[in-house]
Amino acid sequence: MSLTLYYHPLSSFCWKTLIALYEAEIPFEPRLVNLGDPADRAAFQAVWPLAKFPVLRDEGRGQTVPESSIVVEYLAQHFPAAAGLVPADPDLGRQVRLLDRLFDSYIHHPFQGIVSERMRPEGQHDPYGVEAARAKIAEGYGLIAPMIAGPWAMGEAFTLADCAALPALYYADYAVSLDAFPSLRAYLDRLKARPSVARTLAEAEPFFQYFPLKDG
Ligand SMILES: N[C@@H](CCC(=O)N[C@@H](CS)C(=O)NCC(=O)O)C(=O)O
Repeated sequence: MSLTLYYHPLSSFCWKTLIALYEAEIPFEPRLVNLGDPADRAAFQAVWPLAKFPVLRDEGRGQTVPESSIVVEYLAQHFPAAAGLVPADPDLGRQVRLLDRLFDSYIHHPFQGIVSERMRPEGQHDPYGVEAARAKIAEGYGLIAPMIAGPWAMGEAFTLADCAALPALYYADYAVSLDAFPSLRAYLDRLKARPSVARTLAEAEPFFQYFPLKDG
C-alpha cells in the first residue's frame, strides 16, 4: 500500500488525520508506534527525527509528511475525495486554516501541557502552569464558540477545522468542562456521532486506560 500512517490510537493529533482519512475513505496502512519501546522509537526517528506523530509516508510520491494539519492539507491536495477538507476558495481556505490553528493553539496545546504536567515526577509539578493552561483553554472556548457556524465549523461542509476540533474539544473537556459552553458541547456531540469520528474513538477505546486524566 502506498500510504503509511505512523501513529498511536490514543494520540490526539493523530485523531485529526485519522478523521480526515476515514472521512475521505482513503486506504492506508496504520503503523502503530510504541514510543516506550527503544527499538520502535529509533525506527520512527529514522522516518521523522522529532519522533512526534502523526507522520504520513507516501511511498508512491516519495514523500514523508509530518504535522497533523499538513497531513490533511496533503490529502486534500492529492486525493480528490479529500479535496473538500481544505476549500480551494482562498477566503474559505483561510478561515478553515484559522480555525484549525485556533483549536490547536488555544485548546489542544494547553491541554497537552496539562497532560505532560500530570506525568511529571513527584516534586516537579507546576500548579501555576496548569492554572494558566486551564485559563487559556477557557479563553479558547469563548473565542471559538461564536465562530462555529453549525452544523460543522464552516457550515454544511465538513473540513480540516472539524478534524482539528474533535481531538481538541474531546480531550480538553477533561481539563476544563464544556458545560459552560452549551453550543460547543452540542457541536462536540455532533462530531462524536459522525462516522469517521466514531470509528476513530472506537479504535482508541482499548487504549483509554492509559490516558492520564481519565479519572479526573
Ligand atoms: N504539531 C504536531 C504535534 C504532534 C504531537 O504533539 N504529537 C504527540 C502525540 S498527540 C506526540 O507525538 N507525542 C510524543 C512525544 O512528544 O514524545 C502535529 O500537529 O502533528
